[in-house]
Amino acid sequence: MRFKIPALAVVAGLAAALAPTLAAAHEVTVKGVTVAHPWARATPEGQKVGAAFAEIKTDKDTSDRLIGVSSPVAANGEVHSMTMEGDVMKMRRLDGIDLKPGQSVVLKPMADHIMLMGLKEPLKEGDLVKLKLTFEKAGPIEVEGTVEAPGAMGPHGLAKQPDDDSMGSMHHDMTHE
Ligand SMILES: [Cu+2]
Repeated sequence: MRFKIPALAVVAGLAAALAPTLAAAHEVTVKGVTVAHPWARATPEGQKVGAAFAEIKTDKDTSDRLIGVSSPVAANGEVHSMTMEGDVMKMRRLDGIDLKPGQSVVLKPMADHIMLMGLKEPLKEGDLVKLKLTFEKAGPIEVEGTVEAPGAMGPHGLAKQPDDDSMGSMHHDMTHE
């Protein structure tokens, strides 16, 4: 009984990973900048803000800067940092995120993330949400993220963002303390 829900989550994750059209839509590269595995958390009726996540990678000859985020489902998008001050979680708006060559920056729960402000409708689990990440050099990159359960920690039923163990993201988190 205890293993029923995790097992289902794994099956859902495999099904998503095996769907080729989904996989293609979930990783977009423009001018050496890749946005991979975008997703958002479902929101309850009436909640006006939602959180979205993705991995941003640069190839070894590309540096860039994330300067904006938007979505048709929200009035505006912001990039936030999240830090612990004592036992209080603090979110702060970031002007942008610098991307060094060959870096992986993972936007994920409890760390830097995308905040969708002024949601026009609730984000429903199982839906797709359009996200536009705008970069200084690469310009806009549009992706479709999956909407996962409200407390999800990763896309497609995974317990974390894929590739979330890179030195790049650790370094990045530390620079925003
Ligand atoms: Cu936030």
